[in-house]
Amino acid sequence: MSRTLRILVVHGPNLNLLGTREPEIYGTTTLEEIDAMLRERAKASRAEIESFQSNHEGALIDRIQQAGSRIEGLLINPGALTHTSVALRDALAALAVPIVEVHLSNIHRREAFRRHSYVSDVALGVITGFGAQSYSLGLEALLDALRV
Ligand code: CA2
Repeated sequence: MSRTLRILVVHGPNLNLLGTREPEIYGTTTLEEIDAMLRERAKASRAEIESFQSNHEGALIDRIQQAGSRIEGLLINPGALTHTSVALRDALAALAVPIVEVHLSNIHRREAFRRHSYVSDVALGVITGFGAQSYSLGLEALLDALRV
């Protein structure tokens, strides 16, 4: 029997505000609803989701380092740190598991500064612009990469 796969879901700064402000950009689904939806989907593939959100770069890096070899895959929306953080990128690059980067909004349809991601080239792939569904699609891609 195959063992349970552990997937860490990381949400970056301000994503705790989801569903409360700027619905025209980020939609009306809350972070709790997204996490619940991911947990449900994971269950069907005998995978287990642990979610972590922080507004602090160092806390996100600490959580990723702690996960180390205890996870099989990582799904991350780095928020604005996508465009600024070499430190977050280095923490991700040090992980030996597949990473999928997701964004609610289409970062290529917005301000020019959002077009560059420090994370994309250490990720398996990127899903951007499908609202809360970006997370589901990202999890689907991650599970597929893990072949479950
Ligand atoms: O589209 C995405 O998922 C982003 O990662 C969201 C970041 C933004 O800086 C990236 O360029 C794209 C911002 C997250 C802010 O989330 C909020 C949610 C609700 C209300 C206010 C902010």
